[in-house]
Amino acid sequence: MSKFFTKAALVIAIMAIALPVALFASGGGEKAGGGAGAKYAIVFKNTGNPYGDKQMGGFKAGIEEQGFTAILQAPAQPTAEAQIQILESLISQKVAAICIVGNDFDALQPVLTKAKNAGIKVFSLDSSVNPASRLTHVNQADSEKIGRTLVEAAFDMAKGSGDIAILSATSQASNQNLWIDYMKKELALPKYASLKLVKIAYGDDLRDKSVSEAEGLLASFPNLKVIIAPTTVGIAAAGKVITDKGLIGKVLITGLGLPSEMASYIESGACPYMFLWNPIDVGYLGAYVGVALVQGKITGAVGDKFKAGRLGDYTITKAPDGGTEVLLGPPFKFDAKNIADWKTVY
Ligand code: RAM
Repeated sequence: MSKFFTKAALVIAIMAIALPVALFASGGGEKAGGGAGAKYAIVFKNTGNPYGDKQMGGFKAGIEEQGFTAILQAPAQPTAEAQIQILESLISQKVAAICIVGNDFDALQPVLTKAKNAGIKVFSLDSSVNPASRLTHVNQADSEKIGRTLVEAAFDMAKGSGDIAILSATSQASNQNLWIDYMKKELALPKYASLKLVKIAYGDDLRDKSVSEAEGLLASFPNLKVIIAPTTVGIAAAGKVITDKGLIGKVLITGLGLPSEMASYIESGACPYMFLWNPIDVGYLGAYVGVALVQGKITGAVGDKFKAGRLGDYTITKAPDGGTEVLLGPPFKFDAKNIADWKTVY
């Protein structure tokens, strides 16, 4: 987001433009349908992210095997403004459901409210939007566990003391921000008194920016021991920088990475271990949540149950933000012992 606008100003500006349109649409607009030709859309954060491609691929497979049409979209830049344009167009196309991977927790609320008023079932996946903007959220794994586990990994790799840094996605990404909040809570425990978080850098899930932010961390903090990157783009960028600079073993990396992109860094020792879930399954689960919402099998309320194709049975639970969510399952740890088995899977 532009440095010249505060988040509050952005929300007000968007509401000023979108609210009258939303009221007009709800006053007589045709409702989106869920019949045989129904279209289900997923909007990822930005293009050029292999993780996002796999997640959208899983969504497409899940929608098509239920007999519907999937629309996969992502803006070039990971901003709320760019997603708003795509969302406006999906509302005009009268899609049955929108699965949003939010670039901002609050800023999409006016346009998502407009979608809801047009009869579209709106839910988030991977990176949540606020509870008022969604019926439920498809969460890849327990957010608290992800944050706390990554700090435990950094503690282990730093042998209990020294400087650590976080290389995140955008400063507005709600999934990364929630994980970072839990990292800070974990770091506040007495056990971590000798571990110092020196900086949180933002590579915006753009490869070049993530590389330059990783280089910046190494230049500014020569005693850095561990970089935690809770983003697949960031951790791969950190792996490349550590390798190119000959720092394998001196600065260790951990976080959330795609096995296909991280295998060489795990095999070289640059990344002793990292975590992730199956992004294809996250998207596939989202496809089943979307169809269940449109067909009225669930409303997104706590206790709602549904079957997600080959993944089996799921129940909607309460989310930490006060809304509801569906949890895919526990994250998986990748290390030198198992990476060869996974690098061709995702
Ligand atoms: C990046 C994206 C995505 C996140 C993964 C771990 O690819 O930010 O939203 O879930 O990392």
